[in-house]
Amino acid sequence: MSTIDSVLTETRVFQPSADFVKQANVPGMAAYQALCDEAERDFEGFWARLARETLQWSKPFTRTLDESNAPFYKWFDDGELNVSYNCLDVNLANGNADKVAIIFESDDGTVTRVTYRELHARVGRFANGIKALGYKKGDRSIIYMPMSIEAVVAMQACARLGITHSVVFGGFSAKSLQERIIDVGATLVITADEQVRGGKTIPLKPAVEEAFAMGGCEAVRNVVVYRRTGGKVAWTEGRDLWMHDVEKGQSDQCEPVQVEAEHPLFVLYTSGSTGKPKGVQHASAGYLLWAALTMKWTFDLKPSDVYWCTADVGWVTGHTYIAYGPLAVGATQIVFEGVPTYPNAGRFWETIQKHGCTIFYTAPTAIRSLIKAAEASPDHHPKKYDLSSLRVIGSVGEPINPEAWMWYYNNIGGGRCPVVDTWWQTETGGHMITPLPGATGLKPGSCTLPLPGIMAAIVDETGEDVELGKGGFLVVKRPWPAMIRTIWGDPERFKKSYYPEELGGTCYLAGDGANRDTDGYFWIMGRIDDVLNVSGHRLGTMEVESALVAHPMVAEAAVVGRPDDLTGEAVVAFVVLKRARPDDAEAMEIAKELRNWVAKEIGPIAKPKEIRFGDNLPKTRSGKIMRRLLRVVAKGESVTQDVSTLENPAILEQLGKAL
Ligand code: 7RM
Repeated sequence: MSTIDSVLTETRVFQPSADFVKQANVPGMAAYQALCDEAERDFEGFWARLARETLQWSKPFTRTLDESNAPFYKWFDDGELNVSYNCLDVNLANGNADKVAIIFESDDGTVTRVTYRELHARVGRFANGIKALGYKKGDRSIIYMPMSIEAVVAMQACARLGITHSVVFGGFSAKSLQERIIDVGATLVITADEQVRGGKTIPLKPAVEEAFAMGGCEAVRNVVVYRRTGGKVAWTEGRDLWMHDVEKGQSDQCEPVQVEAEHPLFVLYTSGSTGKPKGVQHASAGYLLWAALTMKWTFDLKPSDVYWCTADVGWVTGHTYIAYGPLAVGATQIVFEGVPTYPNAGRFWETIQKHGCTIFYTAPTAIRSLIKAAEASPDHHPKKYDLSSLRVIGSVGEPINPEAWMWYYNNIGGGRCPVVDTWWQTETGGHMITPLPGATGLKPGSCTLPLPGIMAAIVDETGEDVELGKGGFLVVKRPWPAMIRTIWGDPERFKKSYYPEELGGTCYLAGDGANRDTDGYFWIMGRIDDVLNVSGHRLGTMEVESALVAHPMVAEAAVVGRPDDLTGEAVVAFVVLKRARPDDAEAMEIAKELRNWVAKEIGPIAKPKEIRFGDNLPKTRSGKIMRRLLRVVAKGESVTQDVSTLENPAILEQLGKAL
């Protein structure tokens, strides 16, 4: 594991202001420490207390943690509740009925508001509608929708009936959609006619048709379509239904189906180091508990806040910090349909100003691109907008470089708002290592300290703790309520991926390399496996390789990541064609064809930024592709390592040249 000394010697520390501390949900380091101590002293008691205080149970639990079948941990497992009841009905009962739940900011700037009462009614009607179609607890649905109130309604309605949903990001291809429909065994698909982003419409229902045409989706009985644009779509009578027709005539009261705490709330597919994306399965109670708690702890959420998370509901951030967490704590949130650069690079800042946003949560890749845009077009520089409503700003998805952190802190936060750099994963369900805005001293580029009850550590390959300052594998030594329960349909892969024998079998391996400085602060160094992080999106190198070799022209492909100023990492593909290596002019054409092919196989986010063609690939005599060397040549650096074990060292020079 490489040690990056520069970050460990970061000396700038930004302490929360006295005023912030005074009003904070976790006011000061002593309050944070008290929670950590409570979890250390009485681990189960700590979680049981929080679960009783935070959630409404239809049947109280008596068992907190069941470790008898580790690593298949169970939390609160003899308890019962309903997630949608906890997000909606609870708010009707506690005085939030007329409070705005969602401020929907559409791509063109049109605003739609729904109160908790209205959202509850919409979810009730839609849930009754799909119930009338015969869907029930234990069924699985696929949700393939744009950012919208309707997407939240669809997710909440499934939760209300105990239907396990699997949201597929609208940017994924028909092929990816088909694979997920099959893997999760969906019988219901909820989609939209089209989505609108950056002034353009992008088809969604047609991708569903395409997925069906690929075969294997015969278990799907209905496709429910939210009419977003009114664009023309193919229609199969009897199978396809408009969302508004499904709701029509239904009562807005839908009895929530109480489920066991461990009932799977959702399955969300994410990339791993090998094979197809894995279906990360989350439970109901433990997940919701953590979604609610971290809203209050990490974001210091108060009833008067206007909260905005810019993620898409197709990612875990959009699940926990849009569809569930904010509603579970009765927040008012902005749901945004568009893109950060439309109609101009000031869109985020203008939207913050327009709605008086107080808590803003986005990704480093967006920050970096907006820094560039602000410099290029001073008219839309954040200083042209009134951002004084902000009080907490957050970052998620990838490491944030100290320069981007400082820019964010000064230009968006006005030097007054704590930056919460939240480290977590699809698998963790919610935040794990993050500052608490009213407690933790901030260091630019560090996600700082684990949340109370999260036993994060850094270990070597044998599972031994490493000394501070020595890098290693990021692990979590005790289970936590929002953790992944299994990989859908593949418990063996779950064990192998996250609880390897080498680490004793009960220590969660995150897949990230990390380091700790002398203050105990965590610094995430990036993935230790073959997973890339492009603009905060997880991508398996194997996934992209499989997509490339599926093209009839391609004999072999190797994919690596290369550091990129804007996207964090960029995909670089090395390709051997079945025919002779093309000349430059031809190579451009074929590269274009292959990039579009990858977009079709996986989605536009997986398109290689660069493709280089070779007569072959650098391999050891036993036939292993030396990706380590390819990473070097992808950066345009010359190989200084010993290449004597290579079958064909000369190939490195050929692959070293960009098109
Ligand atoms: C929430 C999310 C998870 C991977 C994770 C890391 C990287 C996420 C941070 C981060 C450094 C952060 N889920 N990552 N947050 N690295 N600092 N604050 O992103 O499943 O899609 O990705 O993302 O490598 O393992 S995810």
